[in-house]
Amino acid sequence: MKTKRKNVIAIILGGGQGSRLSPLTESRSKPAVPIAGKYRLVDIPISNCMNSDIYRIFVLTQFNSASLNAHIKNTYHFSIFSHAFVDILAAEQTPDNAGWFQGTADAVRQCMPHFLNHDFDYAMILSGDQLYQMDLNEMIEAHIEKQADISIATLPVNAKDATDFGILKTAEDGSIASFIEKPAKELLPDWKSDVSEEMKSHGKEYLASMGIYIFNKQFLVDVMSDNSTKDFGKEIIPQAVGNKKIVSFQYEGYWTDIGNIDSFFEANIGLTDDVPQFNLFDNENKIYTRPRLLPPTKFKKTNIDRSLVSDGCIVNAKEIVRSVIGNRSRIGDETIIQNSYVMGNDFYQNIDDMNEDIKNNKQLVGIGERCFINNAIIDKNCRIGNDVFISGGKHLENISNHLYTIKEGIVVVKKGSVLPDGYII
Ligand code: ADQ
Ligand code: ADP
Repeated sequence: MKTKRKNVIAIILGGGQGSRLSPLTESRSKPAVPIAGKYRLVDIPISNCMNSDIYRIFVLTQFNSASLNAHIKNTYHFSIFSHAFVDILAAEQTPDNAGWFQGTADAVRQCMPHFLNHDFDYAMILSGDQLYQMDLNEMIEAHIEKQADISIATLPVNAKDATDFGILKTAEDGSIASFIEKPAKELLPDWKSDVSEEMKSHGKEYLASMGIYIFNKQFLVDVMSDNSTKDFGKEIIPQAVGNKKIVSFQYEGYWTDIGNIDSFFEANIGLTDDVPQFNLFDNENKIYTRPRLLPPTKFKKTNIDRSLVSDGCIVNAKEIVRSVIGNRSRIGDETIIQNSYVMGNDFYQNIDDMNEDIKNNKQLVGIGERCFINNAIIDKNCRIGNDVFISGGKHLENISNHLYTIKEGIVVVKKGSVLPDGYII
């Protein structure tokens, strides 16, 4: 049973320069990157907050793209009788500050005046690029019960992953005794923890910070008054260990970082598994997004296997396998799509526009006829001609040009790219 809502604000770290998710972040801010066909990255932490009864939410971003603004404005509007809001705070130049956010803590510091306009006892700091469903309310309850200054959500990981995270060790009462940000491989043997037998059997013997923190208001105010610290993982947390009561809130459910192309791709394709680890089909924990009033998707002669197809698509493809197809996608006759994420389109072309484009030998918005697409992400509003062949895989080298980028064998066709008929990647 859920308890009464506590006095909490949520601060979602919406991303630094976003270079790890490039080219998806070339023309939009990271929170606005489309995920799972019909959502945006920012919908995941916002939904976790709303499902945990946290309704006062700030999204911190380096730049305020039009698509992020439109998405938040059109999705999260609440009754005038409630105190709920989702506000975007973009890095801004002020007389005191000429630049961008210098790191996660600096982002929070620069926005402190906005937070302090609100009454709150606890600040819940969340990362904007993680896929998980967690009852944050349980973490808040534990934070209050243990009278902590900071709580950190933690999760057991294996040695291979441990070097990418903040790793910690706890004392018997669950308080954090030591912390190291992204330890070198050689240091790992000293950082093993006592984890459950189940986690041990998976080799997950290191307790990693999930980058999800609860701060008491006064402690946050104090720590933010020191201008020299820029980052939570590198500075604030290690400096607080030993001086403040920092408590670990251990989580063992599904959680994955989606901050780079490889993990973002795997997380999306993973949604097509028989029983996906991230559950979109949950009565209780809904993932919220913008209701778009799109028509049902229409198919002609298409074989579909293990795929998610979003709303308002016109699909004449021959085959779609293990793929995620986004809103308003148009896919031509005889085309085969495998292991790919097609983000879809922002608009439909009407018949006159299409005829005009055909007359001018211009490719139509969407994916043409007789194409083969494998191991690819097709960003929005691309015009992919007929007989285009895209086959990603580890055999391909990392490259980037004005039409596409290849990272770790995944071909990412950039937003709005035009690939002529017969184009081969
Ligand atoms: P990282 O994920 O490497 O480690 P970081 O790059 O600082 O840390 O990103 C944390 C979150 O903040 C991400 O969502 C990122 O997009 C966002 N962010 C980064 N810079 C930002 C900025 N300038 N403005 C706004 N948002 C920004 C952190 C912790 C580790 C922990 C992992 C778990 O430091 O200890 O293990 O998260 O993923
Ligand atoms: P989504 O529906 O996936 O959330 P966006 O909100 O980013 O996508 O954009 C969708 C909106 O784009 C449509 O509702 C529409 O108003 C707008 N749009 C309409 N015509 C065009 C066009 N020619 N190019 C780009 N965007 C358009």
